[in-house]
Amino acid sequence: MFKKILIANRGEIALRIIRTCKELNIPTVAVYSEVDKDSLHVVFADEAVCIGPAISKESYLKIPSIISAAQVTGADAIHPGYGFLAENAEFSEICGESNIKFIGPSPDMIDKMGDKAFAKSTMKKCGVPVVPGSDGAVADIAEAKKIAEGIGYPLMLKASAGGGGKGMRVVWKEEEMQKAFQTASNEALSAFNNGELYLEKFIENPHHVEIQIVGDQFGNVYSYGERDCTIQRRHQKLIEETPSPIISEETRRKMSEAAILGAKSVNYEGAGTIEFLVDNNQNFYFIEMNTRIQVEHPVTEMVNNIDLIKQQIIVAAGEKITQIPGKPIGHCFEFRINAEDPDNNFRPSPGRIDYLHFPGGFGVRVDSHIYNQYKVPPNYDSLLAKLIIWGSDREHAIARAIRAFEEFAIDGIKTTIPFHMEVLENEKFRAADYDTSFIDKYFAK
Ligand code: MV4
Repeated sequence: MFKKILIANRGEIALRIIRTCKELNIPTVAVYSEVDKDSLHVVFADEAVCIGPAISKESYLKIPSIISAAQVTGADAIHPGYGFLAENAEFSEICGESNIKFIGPSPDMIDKMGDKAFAKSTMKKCGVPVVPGSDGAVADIAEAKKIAEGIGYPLMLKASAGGGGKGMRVVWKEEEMQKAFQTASNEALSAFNNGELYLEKFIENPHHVEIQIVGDQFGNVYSYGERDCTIQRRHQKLIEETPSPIISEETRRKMSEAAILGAKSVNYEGAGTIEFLVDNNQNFYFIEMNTRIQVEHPVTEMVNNIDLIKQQIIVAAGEKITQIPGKPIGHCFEFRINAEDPDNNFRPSPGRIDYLHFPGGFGVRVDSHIYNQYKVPPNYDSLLAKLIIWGSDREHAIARAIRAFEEFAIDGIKTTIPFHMEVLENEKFRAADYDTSFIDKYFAK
């Protein structure tokens, strides 16, 4: 097992990783930027190293500073969390060359899955259902129009290097293709330095349902079931739940089998997520694979009674997966509490917290790095806390979530708490009658 783990991240996920390391008796090293010197990950880790100024490029994204911090403290492994360097193939490679175990996939796997067009054709080849579309990238507008004739409109242009919605366009008819292709390609070029696009049939009002898998060096791959992440705003997830309220037992089994098949065919090791779109006829289609631990991993942990960070560490150390999935129990939601004003277009709301109270009691978990008088810096993503609610069924979890939000108080800055309380009273949400347009439909302000 590792002697010491450096956590190349900040905020709630840094704390989350430190907690598991402590339970495994593995000493930890935090890294922090100047603006994060009073952060809890710095307090809770055994050691902490300042790696630069507030701006991410010069601290949390600065590979030489992080490698040096690992070397001077004698850390033999690095956990990247999510975001920052988690899916950076170069970082994974440099860790390897420096004799530091990267707790995540090989550089080659990151590259393969980071190219969405390539990942899709890889999955298609091994029998995982994918959205009908171009096989790989399309060369130009003429080719796009030709392929589109075969698939039929409406369809979607997506960036090969994309993910999260950038460089994505719906094309309703052929006349729109030229403009859509140019804007999507330019957007992709400036965002990812790669203007390559691929084509997909447009799935109307889908659910985003993803399968959590973990693989080890011995060829074992297990599925820990799905998360429904359909409640998003501008490709930012706000609420996730498991089990998905819209898939049948049969679809659930088929999706897990497809995810395991896909992961096994690429010899996947570590924690990963296979993302699918599900249409209103229970058809499911692979769209992307994420090679990191995800923000919403706790809902999977709660219903399976497992620790996914622990499995990541065990697998990275070359051991067998210890927590094999059984039958999940109950229902779990995650609500993302962001420093954003839901009454003003979710505008960021950094600043000092001048009163704080976290909810508690049975079935309530709060993953958060904030404390009373903490100053939320404007430099990073706005996630303050995740409220994770377990209930014996969906209705019970909703009742528990409402009572937890009644206990929850964050003063001094605006947060997404009022938004969540409104969603929990929404009849359509309570009836699980929602799709990707839910927030725009009911919460356009
Ligand atoms: C799609 C789609 C419809 N058809 N692909 C992919 C990335 C994710 N952030 C949004 N994505 C979508 N891909 C095809 N072929 C619709 C979406 C989509 C979406 C999907 C799930 C949940 C919310 C969404 C909001 C907007 C668009």
